Amino acid sequence: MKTILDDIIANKISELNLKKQVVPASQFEKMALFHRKTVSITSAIRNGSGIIAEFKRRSPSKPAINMNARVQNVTLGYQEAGASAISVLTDNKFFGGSLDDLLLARASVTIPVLRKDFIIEEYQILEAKANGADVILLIAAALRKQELKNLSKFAQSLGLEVLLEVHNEEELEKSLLPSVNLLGVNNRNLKTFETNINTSKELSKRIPNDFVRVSESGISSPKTITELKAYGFEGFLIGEQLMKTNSPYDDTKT
Ligand code: IGP
Repeated sequence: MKTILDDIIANKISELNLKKQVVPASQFEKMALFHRKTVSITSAIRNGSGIIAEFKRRSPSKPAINMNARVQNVTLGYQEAGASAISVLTDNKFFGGSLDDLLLARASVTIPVLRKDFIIEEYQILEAKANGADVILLIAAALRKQELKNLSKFAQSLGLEVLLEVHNEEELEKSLLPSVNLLGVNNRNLKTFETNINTSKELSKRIPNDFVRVSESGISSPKTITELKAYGFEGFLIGEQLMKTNSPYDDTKT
């Protein structure tokens, strides 16, 4: 059966083919941010709240989470409220994000910024670096082991850290690579869009200690974070719960 991920990847391939004709990969190293020294998300998580606060206007499971939020205000608010890092969706068609959002987030905060997209080629990793990212996301469900290896090594060679996302044991098995820094367990089932925190709890036993464990999606209360900490999770990726308020970085103002 075709999943939403298949549709997203098919769209990404055609987008990239067009884009590469307009902006050749050789342009990226001419951009000032390409030479910026990246900030480690591993250290930021370990020395702080562990919260990776996401800027997300909409998603395939939620057509309008917050269409009016401004990326500069929200990301600065996240930093001031104590987030360890920022995640910015840059996919446009399915999430309403853009590279401009990444650039604006970079300009607003000093904490590490994760480029959240569907990365399938080195081109996108160069682009991430040139637009201010410190970390990239790779998705095990979308890539073969050899691709995971090559792309994560490439990111590492540029000084970027890699968050590799898995949803089940089979994906986890091909993801235990030395060039990966953080292992993210996505609690969302991409076929049904349902989230279940038990996914993180169950997979945690199989994640070796040399990876930073990150739990992603469906986290909506401090209690869940406390529970996940008992399973060795250090990072908590939160989007919707924060974005759905009028002031995503401060629930008390809504
Ligand atoms: C955030 P939530 O349920 O807090 O909004 O989830 C994040 O985990 C989710 O946006 C996400 C995602 C992804 C988005 C996890 N993996 C891959 C795009 C691509």
